[in-house]
Amino acid sequence: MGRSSTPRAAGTEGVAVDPAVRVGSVSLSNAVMTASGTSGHGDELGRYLDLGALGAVVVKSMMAEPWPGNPAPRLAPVPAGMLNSVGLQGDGIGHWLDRELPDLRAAGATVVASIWGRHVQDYERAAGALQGADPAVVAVEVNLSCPNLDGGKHLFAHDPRAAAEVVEACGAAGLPRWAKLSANTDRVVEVAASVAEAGAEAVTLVNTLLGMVIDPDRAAPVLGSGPAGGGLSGPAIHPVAVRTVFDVHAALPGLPIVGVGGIVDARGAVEMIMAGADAVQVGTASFAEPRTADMVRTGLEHWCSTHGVRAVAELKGCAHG
Ligand code: RRO
Repeated sequence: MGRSSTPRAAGTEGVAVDPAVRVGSVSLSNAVMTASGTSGHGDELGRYLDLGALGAVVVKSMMAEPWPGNPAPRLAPVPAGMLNSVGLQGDGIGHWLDRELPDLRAAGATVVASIWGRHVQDYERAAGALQGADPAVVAVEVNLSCPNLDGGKHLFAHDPRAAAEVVEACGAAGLPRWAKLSANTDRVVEVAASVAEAGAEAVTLVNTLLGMVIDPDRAAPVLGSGPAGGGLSGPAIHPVAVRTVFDVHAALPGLPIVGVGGIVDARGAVEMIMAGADAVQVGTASFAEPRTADMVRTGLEHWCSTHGVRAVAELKGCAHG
């Protein structure tokens, strides 16, 4: 089957499948990663699955310095998903390099380091701290879209110029840069083009959507962040994420995309890749079933095998006709 052609109906005879994909200059053994923020900073998921079998482990966003995060409660279940206001808690990149990255390396993981900041200079320091990191770190995901910073009012990912400035500063890492964007703006295509121009090799689409849960009995927001609300994730946002990937791929077909948002099974991953993603990340579903990312990995290969697709990469953009 040629690139972007239509898979055949499922059959019982499977074909051999090449699971390997590329995201810009980064080669991954397969298309399925963890999503930032859903598997900690280290090898926390390693007791449930073989981290080395995943395409990559994307760690929770880190700043150069420690950051305390938001008051509890930080998580609230909602129908078809979850709201969080973790607030970027972390011990800083120095601690990560010394104490957590070695465990990931020992587990055989391919690692993507996610970084954040309040100002361009914060990102530059974080990126600089990653320079010369262990070769297990293959890329830096520049988180421009956390909804839990300033109540989501000043997301870099909502402003093409500010987003580009940050991505440029993150060149200090000397690693391929992936820019994590938000679907909370109608300018996502413009922002994607702008970060690509500034040096991002890929965009990760999408972060959580701005949301709020109110407890009617207390007449108050449920999460400890109060009026700042939180970020909605899980199956509730999957169609939004697929649409965003589809739109960005249609407008910028040469730009590599990592698709994330509400993937719970292989079909969700196939959808995302057919929309235009080169690879996917699995996040919220891991809270209920920590092996989900690995189940999606094996399920994706099985889906391709039974649909006559000889390489996962051939599925990219199939839905564009
Ligand atoms: O830590 C968080 O509160 C958080 C982050 Br960094 C993010 O990118 N997305 C999200 O929903 N929560």
